[in-house]
Amino acid sequence: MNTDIFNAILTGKNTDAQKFVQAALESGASPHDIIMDSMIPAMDEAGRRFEEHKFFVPQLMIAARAMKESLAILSPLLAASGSEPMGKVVIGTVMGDMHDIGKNLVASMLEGAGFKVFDLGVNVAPDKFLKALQENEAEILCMSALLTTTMPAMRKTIETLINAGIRDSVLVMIGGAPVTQAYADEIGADGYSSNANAAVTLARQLISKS
Ligand code: B12
Repeated sequence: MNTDIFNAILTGKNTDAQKFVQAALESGASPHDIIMDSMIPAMDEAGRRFEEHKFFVPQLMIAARAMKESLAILSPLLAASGSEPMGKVVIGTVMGDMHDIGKNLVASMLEGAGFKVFDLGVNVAPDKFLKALQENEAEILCMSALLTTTMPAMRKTIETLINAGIRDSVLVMIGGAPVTQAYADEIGADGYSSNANAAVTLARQLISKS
């Protein structure tokens, strides 16, 4: 772990975080390792402190901003230079939910693995997912939820695909901290994974079977 990056993100020192990320890149660290070994652990620690009432929402927000802006340096470097896309993915955080760090990571990693990604952002209504899938003829839908109260929007979106008659032509992947394989089974999603690396493996598996 790079403790400079970890501490700068954890304490929301945005400019320092970006400076340390640049320095790590210049000294030869891979973007993937910087994200996995230092940046995600910093957000995990921020979450732990929040749960223990040592951090409050403003501290979470500045940590999240440092994470996002450092990720913005690394995401383009993850992007693959391949020609034919592996498949097309529509991704977004479900309705009512504004958390996007994990979703952005999954999007970047999928792009890095050669998928063409259409990122709809946060607070995405079921109809908007449907429209984007149809317009872009995407094979995969990725939905993210970080709140237990927004998880039902995943079920609602799947129902919207069923009602529109396109459920069988779309592979649905779900994720986010409160989401589980059991929940994926319950709502009839095609797959769940607990992190961005595993999301890429899952997307590859699903597309090769389809
Ligand atoms: C940062 C953060 C925020 C930031 C979000 C900034 C942003 N731009 O995203 C801010 C401060 C804005 C925020 C707001 C709120 N938050 Co908040 N937040 C967090 C925190 C600390 C970290 C989330 C995070 O970014 N993790 C890091 C990323 C990398 O991990 P991840 O999102 O889980 O993603 C990984 C995997 O899950 C997976 N994945 C994610 N999506 C997908 C999708 C697919 C398809 C797949 C396959 C995989 C996958 O891959 C990712 C990468 O490995 C969590 C605590 C936690 N431990 O999760 C609370 C947490 C999620 N928040 C919580 C709460 C309560 C709130 C608020 C209601 C607080 C408030 N009182 O205002 C609001 C809600 C706003 C809203 N409507 O959405 C609670 C939720 C509790 C619950 N049971 O629902 C948590 C769990 C904190 C807690 N312990 O109480 N939050």
